[in-house]
Formats: sequence, structure tokens, C-alpha cells
Amino acid sequence: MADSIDAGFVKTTCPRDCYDACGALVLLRPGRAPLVRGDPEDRVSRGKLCRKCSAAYNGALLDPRERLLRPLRRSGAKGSGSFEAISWDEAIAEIAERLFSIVSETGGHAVLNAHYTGTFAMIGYHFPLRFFNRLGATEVDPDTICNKAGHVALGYLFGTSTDGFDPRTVSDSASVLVWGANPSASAPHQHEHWLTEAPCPVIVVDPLRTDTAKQADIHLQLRPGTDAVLAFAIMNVLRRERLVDERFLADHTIGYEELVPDIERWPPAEAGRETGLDPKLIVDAARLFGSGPSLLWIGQGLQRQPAGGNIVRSVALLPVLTGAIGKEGGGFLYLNGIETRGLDSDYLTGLELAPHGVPSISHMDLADVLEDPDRSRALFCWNINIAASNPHQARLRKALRRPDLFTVVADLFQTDTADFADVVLPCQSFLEHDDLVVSYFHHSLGAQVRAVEPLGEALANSDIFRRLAAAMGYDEPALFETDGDIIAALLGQSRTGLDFRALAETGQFWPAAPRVQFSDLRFPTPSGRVEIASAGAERDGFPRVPRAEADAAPSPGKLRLLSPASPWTLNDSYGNDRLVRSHLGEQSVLLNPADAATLGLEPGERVVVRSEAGELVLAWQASDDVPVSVALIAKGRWPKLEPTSFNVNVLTPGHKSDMAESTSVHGTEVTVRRLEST
Ligand SMILES: Nc1nc2c(c(=O)[nH]1)N[C@H]1C(S)=C(S)[C@@H](COP(=O)(O)OP(=O)(O)OC[C@H]3O[C@@H](n4cnc5c(=O)[nH]c(N)nc54)[C@H](O)[C@@H]3O)O[C@H]1N2
Ligand SMILES: Nc1nc2c(c(=O)[nH]1)N[C@H]1C(S)=C(S)[C@@H](COP(=O)(O)OP(=O)(O)OC[C@H]3O[C@@H](n4cnc5c(=O)[nH]c(N)nc54)[C@H](O)[C@@H]3O)O[C@H]1N2
Ligand code: SF4
Ligand SMILES: [Mo]
Repeated sequence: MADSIDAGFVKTTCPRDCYDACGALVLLRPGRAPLVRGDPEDRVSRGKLCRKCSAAYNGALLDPRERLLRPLRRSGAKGSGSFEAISWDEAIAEIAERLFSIVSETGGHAVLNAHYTGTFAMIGYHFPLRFFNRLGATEVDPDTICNKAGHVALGYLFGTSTDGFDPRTVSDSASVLVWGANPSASAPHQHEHWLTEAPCPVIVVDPLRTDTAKQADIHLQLRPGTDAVLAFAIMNVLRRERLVDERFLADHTIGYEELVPDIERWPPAEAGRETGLDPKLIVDAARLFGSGPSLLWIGQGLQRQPAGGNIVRSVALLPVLTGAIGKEGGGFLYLNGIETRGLDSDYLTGLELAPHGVPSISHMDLADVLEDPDRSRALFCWNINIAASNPHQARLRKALRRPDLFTVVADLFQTDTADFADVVLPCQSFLEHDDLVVSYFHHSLGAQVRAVEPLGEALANSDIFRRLAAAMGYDEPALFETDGDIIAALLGQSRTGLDFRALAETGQFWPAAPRVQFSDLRFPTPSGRVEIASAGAERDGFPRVPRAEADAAPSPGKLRLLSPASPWTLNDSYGNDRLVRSHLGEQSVLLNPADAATLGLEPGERVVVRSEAGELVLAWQASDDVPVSVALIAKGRWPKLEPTSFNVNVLTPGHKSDMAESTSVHGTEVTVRRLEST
């Protein structure tokens, strides 16, 4: 525990994969579990964590009955969940021995490194990659399960996807357009504070009537997968009403003229038919957005569609056409990356340890690769719970049973994935070690401060991989750099001027003035301009300019399955917390009352939801928030705690979106039937 901090409380930062990066306060109570609260001095949390973390941080997270306390070795059949406790020395030696023989017999590429954002803190997320880079492991490309199509799409247009608007510039905005994000679940403090306090109207584009949509001034409740057409219709209105900034287009972009024919083809009336929207609302939204610099929040849910890349390329044109770039109150945000805080990710991940590059596969292909012993001899999962979060859950589970696949899982809890491990490694929670946290919405930087003793023998991710590197006989200094030295190096790179102790006392560092996105109007594209027409995209097999194309409506009898974030879980994290589970209730599918009537569903009965990948039996509920032809099953359940032992991902087939081999999870089609009629 940092000694400068008052014995009564510790300020820290929540390191979850969440826009908010809340400042938290840990109240230490001698002889009792600490209380974890929002830090009243923090501008984001304002003293209140979200409902899921309030529950889990005071529930499962520090509960020794729930946590993994010692390394475990499998003692029964794969997947049976039978384990015996072993020492760290035994665990590390066994893993090193197996990895060593795989590397010498087959090469490091036969080791799959699956990881994501269990912790998004700087060291906990990045440092283990140094080990895997040195080993030559195949990375299961993390962003392919989440948001890679959007990154690539924005890369074509702006040369970067990780340099977003500063939310504080909203004071100068004419409107905020939230497109395909649901802050009421995924960024609760932005929903509750930032959006409600925005001094301008809010427009939401989402097929679901989310709580954020309910509180918006305009809700464009379009048919899923039709966003590119809507974007072109908005551009049509902007042109017609002379809200296009011709000067900006001439000076800072290339290829606008190639877009015009498609823009002309989509007046609001036409687009209304394709998207299911009232044309008048399209006009209203366009006028509002074009009436001055506006902020466009591009959600990650938006691009989890079969044409997600084209959709993001199209939607992101709106601030370009209105010239709302490089101005206070204008711009777009997908994510604000760590570089905007001055931090160097190549240093963090030890990229020089992989001089020949990092081989990778898409998460969409993980089940295929695990079914093939020639391509996968070992699997290492850390910061991730693939047996809950990945598509084609049934196939994946079967592949994980392969007796010759050596599987290591590092987690805080005995997850579904951990049940398939040969060796399970217990990890510390964020309350048990120091790190740094970077918000991907705001431009803040926070200290994650050790507040309590580690539970059992749990170790931080970094400690685990330092031990493994030593056992493998590696000697590169980067593999052994201490957390303290890394934190000092990162704070040196940052523009905070603070050391860790000073940052820990403050909790969060905020730059004094809001940052204007692209203030120098220089774009890191090949031309240095915004590339509406992109030769790079064309070289990669995409159209030069985005296209006004929409997905076909589901064929008769089919519904589009959406499975976005639940406000009660963080992906599948907290799915094991008792209080969270009591709020989640029974797993159910939400349907529009009209669809429920067509299907002849009776209240209280169970239904079978079926896709090409599998089927799920669960409860159903009618909801006016869900449009016709859409079925909603929120993500975020532990399969083994469900009566059917599956969650929604038994239905998701792992098809790739148009760009970057990324997920198109929201493009899944399903049928719904009464249980007895199937
Ligand atoms: N159907 C459907 N599926 C989806 C999505 C969807 O929208 N619909 N969304 C997708 C998206 S966006 C994502 S990002 C993925 C996320 O999928 P996952 O990355 O699998 O998310 P979590 O379930 O939160 O798993 C993170 C795990 O890391 C563990 N963990 C936490 N802290 C640490 C730590 O310090 N060290 C280690 N070693 N482990 C730790 C947690 O206990 C948890 O088990 O899911 C995807 N799956
Ligand atoms: N509580 C909670 N917070 C989270 C997470 C969580 O699981 N739970 N996950 C975290 C992670 S890993 C991520 S990546 C982010 C994701 O957070 P978001 O960017 O908000 O993404 P999603 O929750 O997948 O979906 C957001 C919205 O996209 C909508 N959507 C689906 N299809 C379409 C479409 O075709 N067009 C349009 N316009 N909208 C569509 C959905 O209806 C949903 O309301 O949230 C993070 N925060
Ligand atoms: S998950 Fe997000 S909203 Fe919840 S406490 Fe953490 S940062 Fe805040
Ligand atoms: Mo994600």
C-alpha cells in the first residue's frame, strides 16, 4: 500500500474495459472486508460506481470463496472441473517444460495466445505480450472479437481510429450524435452525466429503444445493418440544404466527388423505406447535425454487423462533410488510444522481441484452429473467458476437450474456460497491485493503487510472466522489467509531470484544457488528407469510396439477433456474482409484442431460439423497446451457471464482417419457436 495514503482509504481507478475509467475509493475497515465506492472527487464517477461494479467489487471480487487462491492442476477428465492444488513452482515448471518442448518440436506458432481486456490497466493488459512475442506464439487477434472492423475503416478515412474528440469540447457543440453505442449500459456515467448535461440536443441511432435512446431528442430506430444508407440520406439532406462545408472538402479531403452519385441516390424518402425510418426524422437529424460543429460518437456495437466496416466508413463521413473537424465542439470518437496520453504501446508490448512480426488468427477462426492439432498444440488464455464470450460455443467447448491440447488459464475465477485447463493460475484483482489506467473516452490517466493484500497466492499478470520467462531460460531484460520501473517509464512518457505517488494521491490526471481533435488538420493518411476515396482500401479489395448499401431484411420467419452489453455485467465478468445474478434473473429473449403474437407465444412459457450454430432454450419477454424482426438476448452470462449450460454465444456462428476478419455478432439470424412445438 502506498505509504503516503491515509490508512482509512485508498484512491484507485477501475481498469475494466469500459468507457468510464471511474475513480474509486477503497474504504479500509480493520477486521472486515473493505468497502469499494466511487471517489466523490472524481469527475466521472462523482462518488458512485456503476451498478455492476458496486455489486461485484463488494461481492465476488474479494470473496475468498469465489476467487482462485492457488495454482491448480487438472486431476480429472478435460472439462470436468476436477483439479488439485499445486505450488507456483510446480505450475511454472510444468508450463515451461510443455512450452519448451512444443517450441523445439513445432515452433512457438503452435502456441495460441488468447487474451483481451479482463484488465485494461497498462501493465496487466500489455506486459504479458512481451513473453508471447519472445516465444513466437500465434496471437488470437484480440480486437477481432470486438471492434477491429471499425478500426480499419477509420484508418482508411483518417489514418487513425484512436485519436477521438475530447468529450469536454461538448460545450461548443451544436449536437451530439450517438451512433450504435448504448452508454446507458456500456458507459453509464456518460449516459447519466455527460449526455444529460450536454448543452445541446442528442440524437441516437440504434435499432433498440435503449435508455439512452429514450432520453435523446431524436431517436432514429433503424433496421439493423442499414446504417450506411441512413448516413448517405443524411448527407443527401446536408447537400440539399447547403450544410456541406465545400471549403473544408476542397482543402482537406480527397474523393468527395466520387461519393456524390450515391448521395444523390438516397433522398430521405427512399432511405426511409430501406431503413424503416420516418423520412422527416432523417431530415430533422441532418439539419441538427449540420447546424454547427457536432460530436459523433461511433459505437462499437455499430460495426458488429456483416458490413460493419463499410458502415463505419460511411457514418464517419458526417463530420467530414460538415467540416466539423479540427474545431472546438466537432469531431468523432471511436476510442481514445493510449498514444493520446503519450504512452508507447510498442515499448509496453516489447515489439522488438518479435523481430519477424507476430503471427495471428482471428477469434472467428479460433474454434477451427483448436480443432486442428497441427495448428494448435497449446492454448494460453489470460484476461479472457473464451468459453463464454466467443462464437460457436458448442464447437469451441468440444475442441477444448482435446486431450493433446495443453491449456493454461490465468484468471481470478474458475470460469467456464478455466474448467478446460490443464493448469489454472490465480490472478490478483486490481485492488491488489499498482498499475496505470487510461480512459478510452476521456483524456484522463489514473492510478490503480494496491489497496488490499493479495488473496491467497494470487499474482499479478506481470509477475506470472516474469516467472515463466525465467523458467524458459530467457534473458532479455524487457521480460524482467519491474512494475515500478514500467510505471515510472510510462509516467515519464505521459504529459502529467507526476510520479506514481503524486498521481495516486490525486487519483486521476486531466489535461488542463480540452484537446481539439486534429487541431493541425494533418491526417496520418498517405495523402495527409481525409481520404474519402482510399487507394489503400482499394488495394485491400474494398471499394474506393464507402457504399450506400444495406443488409437485406431477414427472410420470413427469421429474426435478427442482437446481443449487446447488459448493464449488470461487463462482458461475461461478474456473471458469477451472487447479487449480480439476482438482478440478471433468468436468461431470456426479448421480442416485440407483434412478433410474439405472430409466433403464438404464451406468457411464462419457454422458447427455443435456433441459429445455424446451435439452439438455446430460455424464457421470453415482450418489450416495446425491441423492434419487429429483432430478438434481443444480452451478453454476459456464465454458461455453466445456466440451466442449459450455454449462453447466447451458442447461437453466434462466428461469421466475419467485411473488414479485418472481425466479428459480425449482431448480424446473426435466428428463429424462435414455442418449446412444445419444436
Ligand atoms: N454474443 C456476444 N458476444 C460477445 C459480444 C457481444 O456483443 N455479443 N461482445 C464481444 C466483446 S465486445 C468482447 S470485448 C468480448 C469480451 O470477452 P472476454 O474478454 O472473454 O470478457 P470477460 O468475460 O469479461 O472476460 C475477461 C476475463 O478476464 C478475467 N480477468 C479480470 N482481471 C484479470 C486479470 O488481472 N488477469 C487475468 N489473467 N484475468 C483477469 C475476468 O475474471 C474474466 O474472466 O466478448 C465478445 N463477445
Ligand atoms: N455494462 C457493460 N458495459 C460494457 C460492456 C459490457 O459488456 N457491459 N462491454 C464493454 C466492451 S468490451 C465494449 S466493446 C463496449 C461496447 O459498447 P457499445 O459500443 O455500446 O456496444 P454494444 O453494447 O455491442 O452495442 C451498442 C448498441 O449498438 C446497437 N446496434 C446493434 N446493431 C446495430 C446496427 O446495425 N446499427 C446501429 N446503429 N446500432 C446497432 C445495439 O442495439 C446496442 O444498443 O462496452 C464496454 N462496456
Ligand atoms: S465498469 Fe465502468 S462504469 Fe463501472 S465502475 Fe468501472 S469504469 Fe465505472
Ligand atoms: Mo469489446
